[in-house]
Amino acid sequence: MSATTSENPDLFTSVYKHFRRLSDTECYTEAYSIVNHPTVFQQCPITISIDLDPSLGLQPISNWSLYSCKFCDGLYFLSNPFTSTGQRQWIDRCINIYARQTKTSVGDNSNNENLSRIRWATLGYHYDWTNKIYKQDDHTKMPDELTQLCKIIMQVISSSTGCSMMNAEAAIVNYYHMNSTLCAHTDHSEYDALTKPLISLSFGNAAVFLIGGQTKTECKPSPILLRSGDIILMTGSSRLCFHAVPRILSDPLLNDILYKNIDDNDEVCWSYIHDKRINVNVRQVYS
Ligand SMILES: O=C(O)CCC(=O)C(=O)O
Repeated sequence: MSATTSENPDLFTSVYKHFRRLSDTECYTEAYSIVNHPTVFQQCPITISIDLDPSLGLQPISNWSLYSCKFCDGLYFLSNPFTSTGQRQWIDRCINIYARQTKTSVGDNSNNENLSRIRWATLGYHYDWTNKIYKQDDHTKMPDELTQLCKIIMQVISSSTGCSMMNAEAAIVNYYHMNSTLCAHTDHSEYDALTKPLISLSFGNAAVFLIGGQTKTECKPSPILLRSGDIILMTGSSRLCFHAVPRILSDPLLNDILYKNIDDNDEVCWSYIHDKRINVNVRQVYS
């Protein structure tokens, strides 16, 4: 990492702090979205067709839109892959299965009180946060449906862009409260598999996602607006770039998109997600 000096300032942190200070409305205006900032995205045609298992909650692939991001080489944005019902199913899995059966930030994750405090859960190869490594012997089976979802996403992206495929071997599920943040970092612990793409799924409220360069000083990071159901793919050189989440934004569309006309079974999910965001971050660890 290049040192920060007055001649070589930390551009990442100044943009991070800028977004910390903005109102939600200003964040919605400034962060890049296909609607407000169409020129920073370039659409990539999707040509592949795949039979989809209904339990994955996906729209037909002909409804998906894939964009490369002109401000960051190798970064792709996939819009509209999930149905509303599918998003509810993934939120339900994150809350009722992934948060309860795996390693999490709260010790006993079986009760609802701890569930409201949970910040992360790990799946597959469990990430060791202290030593910032994965261990071969600290592993539980990746959930089948998540493995299958990632395989389909990779088939679509790889056929459109030529990027390499990845095997879903580890996931971090991030549970954000409205005031949560994720500081600038790079994901470099997958030492054997740094050339493999990383898949990042967003559910619930919106977020500003900042993506910069491989140092904090070389360029200003760009802000992307992530909403429920959006997918980000970090491939190639973008895989090593600094990124962060300075803001979670209350999404006025969330109730309409996800929870209008729901049955009572979905009440539990709504009471959790209405003031949260969930991110599922999937990586290959070993090559
Ligand atoms: O929440 C997000 O969108 C990003 C999460 C992330 O960068 C990570 O888990 O490393």
